[in-house]
Amino acid sequence: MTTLLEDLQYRGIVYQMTDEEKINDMLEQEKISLYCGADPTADSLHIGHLVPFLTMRRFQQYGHRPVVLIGGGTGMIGDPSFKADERKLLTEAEVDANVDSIKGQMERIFDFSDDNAAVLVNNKDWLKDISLISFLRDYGKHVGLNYMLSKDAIQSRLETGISYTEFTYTILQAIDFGHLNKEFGVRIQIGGSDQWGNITSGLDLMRRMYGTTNSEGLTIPLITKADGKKFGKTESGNIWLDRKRTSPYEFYQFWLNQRDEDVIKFLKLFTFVEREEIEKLAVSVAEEPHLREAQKRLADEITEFIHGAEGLEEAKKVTDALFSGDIKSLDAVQIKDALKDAPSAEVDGGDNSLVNVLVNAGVSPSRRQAREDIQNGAIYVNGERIQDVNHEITEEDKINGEFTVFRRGKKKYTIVSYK
Ligand code: 383
Repeated sequence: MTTLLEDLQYRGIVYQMTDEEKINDMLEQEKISLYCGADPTADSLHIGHLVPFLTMRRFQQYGHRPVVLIGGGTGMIGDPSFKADERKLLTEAEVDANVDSIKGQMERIFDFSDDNAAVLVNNKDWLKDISLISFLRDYGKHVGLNYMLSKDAIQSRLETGISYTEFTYTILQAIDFGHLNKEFGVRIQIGGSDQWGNITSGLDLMRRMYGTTNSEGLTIPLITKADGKKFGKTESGNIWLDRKRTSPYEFYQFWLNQRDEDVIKFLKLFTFVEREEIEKLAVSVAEEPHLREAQKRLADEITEFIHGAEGLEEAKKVTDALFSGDIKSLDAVQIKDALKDAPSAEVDGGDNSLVNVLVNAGVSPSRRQAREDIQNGAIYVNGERIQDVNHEITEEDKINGEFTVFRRGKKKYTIVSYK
C-alpha cells in the first residue's frame, strides 16, 4: 500500500514541509485534523484554489478530517503575501456575501456526512471578538518585528509600500491556527507556496503562546506550464468554479485544450485518477497524441467533479454541436456561450435578403461572393444549409427573436443581431 505522503509526492503536490518525518508518522499512526483557508475576495473560487482543497480531500480519503476555513475575518484585512499592491478593502456586506457563495462551493467539494466529515468554519466567528488591547498584549507581544520583516512573502512590499493593516495580516492567520488546534485538534495547515510565511507564523505563535509542538505545515508548489505562461488564465481572465462566471462548456474546453507537455502533470494534481491509469494515459500521450485521451480524461473528471454529471453532459453537448454544426439542438444561452469567441455583427433591419445580410455582417466579402457561397452550399443559417440565393431572413430565423448564427464553410461562425 502506498502511504498518503507517497501518493502526494507522486502527484507532485508537496513543495515544502516543516518536518517530513513527523508529518509522515502523524499521518500513518493517527487520524488527524488539518486545515486550509480561503479568503472571500470574490463570490467564487477559481481553479487556482483547487489543488489545496482537492489535496484536503485526498487526506479525507485516507481517514483524516479536513477543516475548511473561510476567511470572513481575514477577508476584511487582505493577505499581502507576494501581492504587488495594497488591496482595496471590501465592505463587510461584500465580504459576508462572498463568504456565503464560497461556502456553497466548498459544500459541493467536501464530504460533510462521513465518519471523518469535513468541518466548515469562518474565522470571523473568533477574530471579531478579540479586542485591540487583547490583540496587542496577548498575541502581538509574542511576535517579533524582525521575524515578520524577514518573511519573503512581504519583502517586495517593503519597497513598494505596505499598510500597517496588511502587515498585521499574518498574525490573524497565526491566531487561527492556534484556535483550530485548540478547538478542533488541527495539527497540519496546508496551502499554496505563497502561504509558507503565514503557516510558519502560526506554528511560531502557537509554540510561544501555548508551547504547542504537535503541529506542522505543508505547502503545494505553484502550478506552472511548459510554455512558461501563467496557469489558469485565458484571454477572458480567470477560470472560475461558478458556472455563471465560467460556463461548464468553457470550463471543459479549458482542460481539453491543455498541451501534451502538461496534461499528465495536471491529471496528477487535479484528479483522483489512480497512478496505474495515469501511467497508461502517459503512454497514450507519447504514442498516440492525436487521440488526446489524457486531455479527454482530465476534462471529463474535473468537469464532472465541479459541475456534476449534468454539467459535464451539457459541456459535451455544446462541444459536439459546435463540431458537427448542428447548433439547432442548443438553446440561446448555450449558443452564445459556445460562440463567445466568434465574431459578431449588428445589421440594419432594412433589406433582409440573405445575400444582403451576409455582406453587411462581413460573412462574405461581396454580393457576388455571397451568391457564390450560397450556391456552393457553404452557407448555413442556424446550422441549416441554405442554397437558395433569394432566401430572406425572417423572424423565424432569429433565435430568441434576437440573433442568427451564420456559418460559412466548415467552422467560420458569425453571430448576427439586428438593430
Ligand atoms: C486565511 C486565514 C487562515 C488560513 C488561510 C487564509 C487564506 C490565505 C490566502 N489564501 C489564498 C486565497 O484565499 O490568502 N491567507 O485566495 C489561496 N488559498 C489556497 C492556497 C493558495 C492561496 O485559498 O495558494 C491558493 O488557494 O493556499 O493563494 O487561517
